[in-house]
Amino acid sequence: MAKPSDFPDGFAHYPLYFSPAEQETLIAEVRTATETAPFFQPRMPRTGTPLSVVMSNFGPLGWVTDKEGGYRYEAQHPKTGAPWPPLPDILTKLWQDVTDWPDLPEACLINWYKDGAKMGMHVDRDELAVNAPVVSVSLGDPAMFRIGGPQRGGKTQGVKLLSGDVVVLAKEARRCYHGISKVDYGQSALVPKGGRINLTMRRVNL
Ligand code: MD6
Ligand code: FE
Repeated sequence: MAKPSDFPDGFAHYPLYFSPAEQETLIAEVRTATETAPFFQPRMPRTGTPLSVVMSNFGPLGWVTDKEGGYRYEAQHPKTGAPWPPLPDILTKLWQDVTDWPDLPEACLINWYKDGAKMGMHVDRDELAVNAPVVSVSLGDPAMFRIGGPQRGGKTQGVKLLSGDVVVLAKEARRCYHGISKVDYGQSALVPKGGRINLTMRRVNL
């Protein structure tokens, strides 16, 4: 059994940070946003292999990836060309509550995990603000979040994330490999079409 102290410095988990009513508010915000900024299929740089999640964004910048352009931030939706919907107040308040970063996040990635989707081990490193914390919210089905060290392939630890949970990666944890190894699909009725939604807020520019 891993002790919390075994997690990298700067890792924080806030179980059930959001109440069921707040989770409904967040899902309604996602539904409204994705009416104008529909989920798109992200693809790996160079190979064009699809990721298993679909994505959208809130905020002045959105994280996108495709075969030709690779991982990057863009101010417009890749399909509609329209600006991303604004970051909801409830997420700005979360950022201000769990970080002491002086600037607000510019990007909030919306990841939708349908049946069988997962996320490979990665480090969030497409931001100029490499030292700003990253804050994420889990909604819907439970998932196993794994976090290791700064080198790919090292020992990892798992934390089960439930709907309403918040995770912060700051300091050393900001540079550690992490991913979603499994989603327990069909356990929650929160997401109307099923699955898990993860919202990840990031500061991009210094
Ligand atoms: C997910 N989360 O929970 C994937 N990244 O679906 C992440 O990749 C993540 O939860 C940076 C900080 C917190 C995270
Ligand atoms: Fe990440």
